[in-house]
Amino acid sequence: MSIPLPLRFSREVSEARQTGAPLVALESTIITHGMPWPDNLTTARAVEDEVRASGAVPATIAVLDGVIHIGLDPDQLEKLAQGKDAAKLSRADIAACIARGGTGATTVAATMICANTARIPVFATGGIGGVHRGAETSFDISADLHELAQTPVTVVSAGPKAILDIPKTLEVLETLGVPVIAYGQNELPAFWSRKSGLQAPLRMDSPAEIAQAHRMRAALGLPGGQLVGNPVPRDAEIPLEQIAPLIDQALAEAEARNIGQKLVTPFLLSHILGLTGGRSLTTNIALVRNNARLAAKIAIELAGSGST
Ligand code: PSU
Ligand code: MN
Repeated sequence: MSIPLPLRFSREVSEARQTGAPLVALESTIITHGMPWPDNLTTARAVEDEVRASGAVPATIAVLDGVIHIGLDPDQLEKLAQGKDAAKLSRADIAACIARGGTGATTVAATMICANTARIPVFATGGIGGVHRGAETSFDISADLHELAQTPVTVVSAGPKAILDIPKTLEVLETLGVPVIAYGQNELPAFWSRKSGLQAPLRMDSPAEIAQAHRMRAALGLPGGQLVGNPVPRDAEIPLEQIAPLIDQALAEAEARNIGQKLVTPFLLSHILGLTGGRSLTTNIALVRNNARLAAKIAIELAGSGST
């Protein structure tokens, strides 16, 4: 027997659903575990504004007191950004959190699940989780990858986070049948850097092309989504040669401190923020905003008549 899902839409999202306006899902782990206060709040607001300015409606997703919220009002967003107790929810623990009335931020995987439930086909984030370096011994592979294989949402990112093992991440995505699309260039971007040194399996140059490929997967009956790698704007990029040694330093520190499981990615991001003197955060903010703009354009295409 199934029970009703506790689901609430913000007023802005409800209106968009009624009129058929294009919606863009946004995640909340980047707010609670990816950026420090108060930049997390100003960024979350700026990202929502980018979506609006591009002609779509933002739906920031989180679990608050046991209810999935699709779209947060300003007070809810501020409370989440300020609080320290929100869990980091993925596929494995989102149902348990809702069942016990808990509060949690959604990762890429959990946001895809909620977006799909709300029939929102496009989602903007910073960087997806993937295969961690040393995964051959730690087995640390983000649930984001398996989600992309089974949930039909197109995720706009700036590529896999450069803290990961990007070649292995690409291999797993290929095995799982996930289309990996570089936007406007041949090379897969690597989060803070426009280059990763690796060719992307697919390249697309317009939102319409990405939207049409999304529809074609549905037409084929394929279950998963698509991963778009949208390179960070040039003026905000940190070149790979510059960030690479700092990533190595942060990884060594994580190992020395025995950081594991869900704490790995938040630890590395905040440690790299310190090592770059804040520059990695400035870049992170620029790339999420850039992804929000592209996601809105894809959402507009997908909300159209269906013929591009
Ligand atoms: N993008 C960012 N910052 C983040 C994340 C994405 O710019 O903090 C989050 C996403 O929620 C993603 C998560 O799902 O990092 C990956 O965590 P893990 O490696 O533990 O699966
Ligand atoms: Mn992990």
